Amino acid sequence: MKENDLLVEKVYQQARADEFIWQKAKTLGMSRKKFLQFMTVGAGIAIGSGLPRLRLEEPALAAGEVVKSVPPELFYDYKGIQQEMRWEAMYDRGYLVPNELFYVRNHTATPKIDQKTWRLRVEGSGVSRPREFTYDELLSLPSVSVIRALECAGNGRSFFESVQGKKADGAPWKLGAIGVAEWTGVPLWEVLQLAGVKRTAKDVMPEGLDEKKVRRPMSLAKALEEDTLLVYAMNGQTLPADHGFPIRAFVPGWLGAASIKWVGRIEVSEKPLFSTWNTESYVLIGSDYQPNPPAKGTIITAQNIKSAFELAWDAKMPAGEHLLRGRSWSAGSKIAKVEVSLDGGKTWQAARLREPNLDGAWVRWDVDWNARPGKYQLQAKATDTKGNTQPTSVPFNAKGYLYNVSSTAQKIVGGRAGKP
Ligand SMILES: Nc1nc2c(c(=O)[nH]1)N[C@H]1C(S)=C(S)[C@@H](COP(=O)(O)O)O[C@H]1N2
Ligand SMILES: [Mo]
Repeated sequence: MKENDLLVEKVYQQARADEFIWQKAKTLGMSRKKFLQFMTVGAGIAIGSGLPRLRLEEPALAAGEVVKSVPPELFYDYKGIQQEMRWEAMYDRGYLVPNELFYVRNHTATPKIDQKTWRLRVEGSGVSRPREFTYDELLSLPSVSVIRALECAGNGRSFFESVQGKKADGAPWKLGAIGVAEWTGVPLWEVLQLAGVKRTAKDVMPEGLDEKKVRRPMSLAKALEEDTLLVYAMNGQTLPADHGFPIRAFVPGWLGAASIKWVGRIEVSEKPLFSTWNTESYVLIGSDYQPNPPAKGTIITAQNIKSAFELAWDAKMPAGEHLLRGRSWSAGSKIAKVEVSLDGGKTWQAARLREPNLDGAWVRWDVDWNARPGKYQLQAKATDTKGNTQPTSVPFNAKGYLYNVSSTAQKIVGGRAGKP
């Protein structure tokens, strides 16, 4: 089967699905312009609704630590509450990560929340009309859908030890603490506007209803971005319990920890806000980083550029012809090129990029490989349209964040003819 042959049903279906995604990605809400006028001239605007609505079903309530089924062929399990997507399970799939395969990162168990009694409270010195929203009220507001990546700041952490010889605290993620989904929700700015956000407001902090009330602030500017959302649907389905039902924040381009799940309260403040999730964790602590009091290190906001092969770690495959596939991503820009090395970094070749290549999501790529028996170290190195590229080393930080060395994607492939 030829990769580009549109007469082949499977290829055609994939191309059509990708085209659909591409169109959808361009339909971001336009009314934000009006809101920005409001922020400068102080005039209120009426909110209209009536966009097509999704039919939402009640998800199953939580029993254990995570609700969804996390079979070992799809996930690596860390202590039951952190579930890493296996990259080999993405081979042959489309652009989006299905909800069933999306990584989970909880600080404690997934909470059970009844959306009938659930409320979102918006309050603090930065709003003039503090108020509550019910689930139905929130869903009746104008909504948008965006296709974006969500990635844990600790994605790649295990390589600080296995590649650079220094062990960092936290779950030993390989590269599967990332996913791309279509997120549907109400722009956060709509909700802030209804609560009478003041022009003097500084920070906005969503807070979770989980046991530790996980919360982390963002600047008002980030909160007002048109694709910063209060999400209620993921890939067209009701937001699953493990991913934040009934409502999660989605803060594109920023570390996953900013996208607070199970949001019950949003504090808007005229003073800078802090929580342990931006003073002690999710900060870069190490001799190469500056403390930033009250934070113990450099506070992480944006994610960086990385690549992964759609292969198992230490994959074994028969010698012969292979189509090696992978994906690369960079927070807030498109990928311009991806180079692959099959010999541990001695020589590099350009990978073919496959549309769609969406800003803030990822691009799929592939290379042909006629593998002779032996052991190989595969590496991938992406460069984005702003010229960012993957480095050859990353200065160590105690909690192991933002590791994105090009050899991150290394695999040892032992190909013996005839033996799998
Ligand atoms: N309330 C709450 N929100 C949270 C977390 C949490 O433990 N509690 N984990 C955060 C972290 S560290 C990440 S990486 C993402 C993971 O989102 P996911 O589980 O939907 O993939 O959620 C973030 N939001
Ligand atoms: Mo995370």
